[in-house]
Amino acid sequence: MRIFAIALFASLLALAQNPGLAPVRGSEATITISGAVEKSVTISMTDLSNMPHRSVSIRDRTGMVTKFDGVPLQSLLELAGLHFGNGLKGDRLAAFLLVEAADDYRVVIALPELDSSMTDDVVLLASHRDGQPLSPSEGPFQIIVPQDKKRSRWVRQVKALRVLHADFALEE
Ligand SMILES: Nc1nc2c(c(=O)[nH]1)N[C@H]1C(S)=C(S)[C@@H](COP(=O)(O)O)O[C@H]1N2
Ligand SMILES: [Mo]
Repeated sequence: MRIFAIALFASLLALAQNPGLAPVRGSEATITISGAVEKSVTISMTDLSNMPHRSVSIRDRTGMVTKFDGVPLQSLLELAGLHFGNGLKGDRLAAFLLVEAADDYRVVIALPELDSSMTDDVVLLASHRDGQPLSPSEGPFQIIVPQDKKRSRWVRQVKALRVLHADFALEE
């Protein structure tokens, strides 16, 4: 019984490779990655769909399970030349990610929170919910932070990811 419960819990939280997803209409949607990166990049929905996907199943307070599919933020930032793993050290640890939404909502995520060599938690840029494209009010892209107990960093309608360095923030 206990093992069953653990297995059920594990499967609910399982991060899995992703099967076929419904195509997203208006697939010209893009997000930009810029700031303290090697090269700024613009990622289209098509680019995103060609990257390795992960899925995460979230159970809400009522017991309802929702499955989000997307690409880990780590993979996206690596496209812009950001270093993780052994490369995330020294002065690079004073950099952070600012996520910006269409309604100007902004949140900060620290780079180690995204680093698979630091944590087994995965932060996703999701494009699909239960196999369907996100609704216009959520998407086309939404940040999913499964491990956060509150959803304040689940930024909807993400437009841009900006890497900033504390040195800029401290300048006056
Ligand atoms: N773009 C955007 N995303 C956002 C917010 C926002 O104001 N704008 N609010 C956040 C907060 S504070 C919460 S609690 C959740 C609420 O998500 P829900 O409306 O889907 O419950 O969205 C988060 N994502
Ligand atoms: Mo909130």
